[in-house]
Amino acid sequence: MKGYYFVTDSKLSRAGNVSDVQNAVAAGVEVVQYRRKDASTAELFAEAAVLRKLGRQTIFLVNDRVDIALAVQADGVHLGQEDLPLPAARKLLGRGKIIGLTVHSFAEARQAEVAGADYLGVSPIFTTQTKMDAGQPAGIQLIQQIKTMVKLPLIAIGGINLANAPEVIRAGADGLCAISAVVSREDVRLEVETFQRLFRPFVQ
Ligand code: TZP
Ligand code: MG
Repeated sequence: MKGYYFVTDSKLSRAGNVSDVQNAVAAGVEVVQYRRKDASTAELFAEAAVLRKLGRQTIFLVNDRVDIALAVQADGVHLGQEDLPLPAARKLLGRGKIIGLTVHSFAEARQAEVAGADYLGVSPIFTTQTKMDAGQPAGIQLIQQIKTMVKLPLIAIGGINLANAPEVIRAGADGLCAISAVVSREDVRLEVETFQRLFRPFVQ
């Protein structure tokens, strides 16, 4: 898992989730995560089913909801510390599906690795307005610290923009997500491509 990791946000989006995911896929992202907190289960299922079909080569993950992921045959889920515990999610999804877990500390990262997470979301790196309960910013030091001991891919999230992304990548992040810096902008594809370029060697 490497590069820009796309997460939907229908509240911040200008053109809507379908358009945003089409643009992210066109920009060549490896992963799309469907994240929506304000919809019914029926709405989540219907939208996930549409989004799931947009990128055949793209890894499609569902935030929080193992049931929706199973129902639309997603590639996996992204879970937080307060969601279904990883062993329970693994039982439902099986070995073949991807489970990402958000961690806020080195201890949580070690636990997630032992529990069998496939990758880690490291959060929040900087102050964010997008997730009100994200907690205290950890800084790039947390990425550096986790990188020393944990082998899993690390996806950094929280308050990341084009100005601070290079230091996040230099700290060892395999991928990063910047929600407001991408989906609230006019040209989502261009923004994603600009972030993607930061991962090419020698750009920094
Ligand atoms: N998880 C941790 S921080 C966050 C999520 C979903 C929001 C990140 O949004 P932004 O706009 O990139 O700060
Ligand atoms: Mg969650």
